[in-house]
Amino acid sequence: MEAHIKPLLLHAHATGPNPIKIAIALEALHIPFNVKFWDFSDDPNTGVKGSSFLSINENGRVPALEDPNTGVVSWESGACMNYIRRVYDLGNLIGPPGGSAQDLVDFEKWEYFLLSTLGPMTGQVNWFRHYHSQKNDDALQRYVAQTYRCYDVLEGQLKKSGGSSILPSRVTAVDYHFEPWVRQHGFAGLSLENYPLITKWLGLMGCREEVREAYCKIQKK
Ligand SMILES: N[C@@H](CCC(=O)N[C@@H](CS)C(=O)NCC(=O)O)C(=O)O
Repeated sequence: MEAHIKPLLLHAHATGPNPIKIAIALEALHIPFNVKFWDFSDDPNTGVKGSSFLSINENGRVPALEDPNTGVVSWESGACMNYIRRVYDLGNLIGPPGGSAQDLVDFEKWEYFLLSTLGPMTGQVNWFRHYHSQKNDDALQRYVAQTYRCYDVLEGQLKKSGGSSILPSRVTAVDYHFEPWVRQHGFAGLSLENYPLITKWLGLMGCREEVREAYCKIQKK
């Protein structure tokens, strides 16, 4: 199928976790894509807050995804992921494993939990640990506690598969959403010591071909 598909263009940053999810999904579906790297500045040509990038995503954040096959431009990793699934995952390799109303909700609730909670809480830990101009230990501890609370929830869910996948029956795009955020726990100064199933799941994810290929592409600046 990929022979007929023109490469998509994934707008990314060398270390930010959100674009990697999309690269993993594209690799899983064997969709050809190129990567354009941006920095976090407001430089008009190179930065996500500069005029070139803002004409693609007015929110000034990566990922954004351009598809020359359809002319569709998407941004927000959830929207990019679901666009890819609707257009390119016709065999349902990475979507909800079952078709019941409960199956669809189960997929979406874990996807939204990452997008609205685990990802942003970890992002705030990173902010207050590494980037905020003043030390603010209250804020840091609040976001650390919230991220560990998310880890508790995830650890509980992983019991259903023995640590193989977040939805019990197989790896899906939900795992792709979580993988880069959990992988960066060390940068956030968080430990997986109390989370044996998250540790196991992360190890298994790291061995998957689509994950390895995605990291090669995103880190190959
Ligand atoms: N909710 C967005 C978040 C995107 C996001 O925060 N991306 C980061 C990189 S992982 C970014 O572009 N940061 C630039 C900035 O904070 O200025 C999504 O899921 O795509």
